[in-house]
Amino acid sequence: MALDDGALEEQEPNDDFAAGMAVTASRSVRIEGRVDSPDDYDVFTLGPLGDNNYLQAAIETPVEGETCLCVFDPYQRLLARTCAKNSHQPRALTLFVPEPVEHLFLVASIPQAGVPNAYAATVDLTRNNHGRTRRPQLVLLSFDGAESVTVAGRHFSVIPPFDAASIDSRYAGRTNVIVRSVLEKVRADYEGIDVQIYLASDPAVPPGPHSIVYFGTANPDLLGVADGVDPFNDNVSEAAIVYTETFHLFSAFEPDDQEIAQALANVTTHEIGHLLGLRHTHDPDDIMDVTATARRLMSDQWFKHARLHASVCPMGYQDSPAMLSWTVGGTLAAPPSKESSTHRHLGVDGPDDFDIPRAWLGSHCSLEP
Ligand SMILES: [Ca+2]
Ligand SMILES: [Ca+2]
Ligand SMILES: [Ca+2]
Ligand SMILES: [Zn+2]
Repeated sequence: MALDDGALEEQEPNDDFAAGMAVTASRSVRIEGRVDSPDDYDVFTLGPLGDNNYLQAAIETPVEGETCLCVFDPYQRLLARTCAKNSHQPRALTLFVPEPVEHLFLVASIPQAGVPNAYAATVDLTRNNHGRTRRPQLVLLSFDGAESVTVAGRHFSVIPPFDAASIDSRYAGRTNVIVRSVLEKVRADYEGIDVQIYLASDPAVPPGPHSIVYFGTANPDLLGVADGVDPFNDNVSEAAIVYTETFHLFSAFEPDDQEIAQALANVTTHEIGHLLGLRHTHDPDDIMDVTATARRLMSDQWFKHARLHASVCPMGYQDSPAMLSWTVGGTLAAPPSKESSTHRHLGVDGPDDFDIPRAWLGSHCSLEP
């Protein structure tokens, strides 16, 4: 029923992976459909695909509104995503298929608060003779202050040197201890893959391009923000900021040095995750989660196979360990056991616990390619 270089009309029901509508494309196919509500997902199964295929897909919306296109592997793991918003301009994604697959899933959906929307998606396949290369990453953690820097489109004339007492006076004199602890915890999160984490002040910082995470200032709406979601780490020179003073909100729990360092480290690793192409999930144990309560954020999180957050795609998973391996190279070390994590007296979900608004772990969706 698919026509190369022709248009294919979606047919309901096609609302889950098992009910995906079959699409075959030896080179190119155009799919037209409509998402009628946040509960209408349009699933297409595309394939088979050989190795060394480049898949390029694009989605466009003819009217006001937003439609997203997610590409999943046969195990329902997200490989790529793009969204078209308020525009006739198609938004594209590119995906290298490293090994032959029986099929891929394409899912068209609208974000949670979206409006019904028609869309057209095009898929192009091209053979490519050079494999995609891994993109290792050097990341510097800057606790030393900075002048005139731009992160995620926001300009900072001055970021003062980090002083832990700016979070809460209880940390006066504990700055170095907390900085060392953040460094160790972030390094542990990335252990085994080709992401090197250094303090910017470390004389042993290797030469070469790097991304940088600044620590300082406050933002009423954010714990941290990254330049954007950078699929497969296309850009190795980006920035993020952790708004350390916003962490005063944890003071209600009287966290000790290690607990506040853990919250800072979780957010740091999360923002670096965006710079390496990862998106939001719905699993409080996962670093890329955006549903953990404040208490949970003060104990260890790690990269894991996790359910996607509905704002990314209403179904499927993100396999962060696999995506990081494919992106930068190496194999992530085994996650910590629950017993060895830093849970102490805090517990989780106590009566005075509170939710961290999703936006507080923001990436700039509008900057996504
Ligand atoms: Ca539909
Ligand atoms: Ca549907
Ligand atoms: Ca990057
Ligand atoms: Zn985020």
